[in-house]
Amino acid sequence: MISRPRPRTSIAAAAAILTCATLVPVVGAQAGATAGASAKHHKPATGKPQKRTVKIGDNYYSPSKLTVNYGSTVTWKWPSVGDTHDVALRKGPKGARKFQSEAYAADATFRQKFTRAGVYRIYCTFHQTEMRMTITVRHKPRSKRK
Ligand SMILES: [Cu+2]
Repeated sequence: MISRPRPRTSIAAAAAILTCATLVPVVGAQAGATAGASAKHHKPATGKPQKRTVKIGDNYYSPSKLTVNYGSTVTWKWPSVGDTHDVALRKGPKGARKFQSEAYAADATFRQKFTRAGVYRIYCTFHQTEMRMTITVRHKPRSKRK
């Protein structure tokens, strides 16, 4: 029982070493090239924080769907005349702080910076069922992640 497996093991180990020795440099080179290319093509300009504006209407946000880079700032603008509305976070990604603007009827702005990646569901507390919007915040660029 003891003498039998030994030669097999050493042959298998030798075969494995040989296989590794011949394959690793080739695979390594290919993986490196592929990773470089995909980093360039699949994540274009995901870097810089953006500034976006959302118009408040009766009773809607425009646009109602936004996708922004990490660290972007969104500004909601109330028109000169209108019904009373606000901007409140109903559900955000883990760790995101809840926010809610004051209620305004006209001539106001509310600004919010997004420093957690994920989906933010936002609504007007006066028109909860119809006045909603979604903001998707992309992840931090890889070079800046810790
Ligand atoms: Cu409203």
